[in-house]
Amino acid sequence: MSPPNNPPRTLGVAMIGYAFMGKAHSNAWRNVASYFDVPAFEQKVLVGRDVDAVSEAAAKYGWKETATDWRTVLDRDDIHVVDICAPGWMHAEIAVAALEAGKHVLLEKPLANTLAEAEAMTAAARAARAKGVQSMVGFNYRRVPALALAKELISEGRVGTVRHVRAAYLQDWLADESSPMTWRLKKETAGSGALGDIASHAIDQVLFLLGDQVTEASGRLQTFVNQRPGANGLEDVTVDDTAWATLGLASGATASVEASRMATGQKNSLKLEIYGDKGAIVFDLENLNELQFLDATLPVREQGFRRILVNEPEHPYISAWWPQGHVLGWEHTFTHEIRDFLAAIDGGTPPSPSFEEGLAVQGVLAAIEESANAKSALIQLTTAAVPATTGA
Ligand code: SOE
Repeated sequence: MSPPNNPPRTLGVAMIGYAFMGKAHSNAWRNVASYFDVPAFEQKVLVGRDVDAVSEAAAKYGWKETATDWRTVLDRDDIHVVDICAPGWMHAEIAVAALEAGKHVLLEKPLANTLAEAEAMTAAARAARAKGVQSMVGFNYRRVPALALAKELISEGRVGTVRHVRAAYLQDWLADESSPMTWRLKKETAGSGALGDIASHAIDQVLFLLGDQVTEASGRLQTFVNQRPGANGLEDVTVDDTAWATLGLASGATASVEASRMATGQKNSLKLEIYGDKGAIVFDLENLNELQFLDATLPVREQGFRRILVNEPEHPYISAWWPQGHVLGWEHTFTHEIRDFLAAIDGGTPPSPSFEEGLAVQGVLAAIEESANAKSALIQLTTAAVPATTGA
């Protein structure tokens, strides 16, 4: 590994995993240099356990070599960056080993499957950072231009003091109870269900947009389908299908968070609503080029949510792409994420979200799960609240 004060001429990149996130990240690695000024890099090695499948993926996604053991890439001096797109249960071991080997690490969200893992990973990231090795968590929705603009507007005080936030991330790919078992449905491989998979995005957005901290949480977790067809018959689902939480924030604001992968008809809808004393912002990922903004300082007769099409050169990231009005897609967020990660490496500046920010999200996930398991605030309604006599 070249010492940080003598960076390599070309960054060698290895990616671990080639499923959905591996495909999305590969697309970003392949096109980032065509649209942004980034340090020279090479897509060197794609790592996966199935030699035939990883070879096919490498050819499709533009990786020069393949490996079936992630440890082999950590020993190579021509590998400087490791992009971890492996399932959650592999995050901690690979990230800590890569950081200790002096590799810059980009890691898919959430940081870890448990709080203990997240704490160990953050300690490793802190130690590596002291040697000029950078690390970043892939909460890619921070790189949606409309949400980057929302953060700018909130930071400028355009909605005033934020009082409450509503965040709901709704999908329906598990609504059909015959949908097969996957690693995402087992606690030992995923850590949690909708909570860690998609509520983590919503929680990260609350923290990112408000620049705030969560001080308290209450939660409810629910599993609707307890068994799903696996390789050897029905297998137990051991994580949540849906998660609800209310969060108290250090600023005094509150947030409600909802996540479901069984919200029939909702495909990939991360809805965010931010309500302040001077205005409000509403966003829906299924309409990611638009921001609804209300300026409550205008005369009431003129007030109303107005649509901002976030596609002008003045908007975050947009000047690198097309002329105004030529809208972007979900996949562009990964190109923006990798552009910012490479810029951080090149500049020797820690990128965001850091592992510390990932740990903050993990702490909220753990608090929600603890609250849900304790059921301490759950009040059983013993009598149905209906009148004693309904009368004919
Ligand atoms: C869940 O299906 C998922 O793939 C998440 O894991 C991703 O983080 C999200 O961006 C899309 O949905």
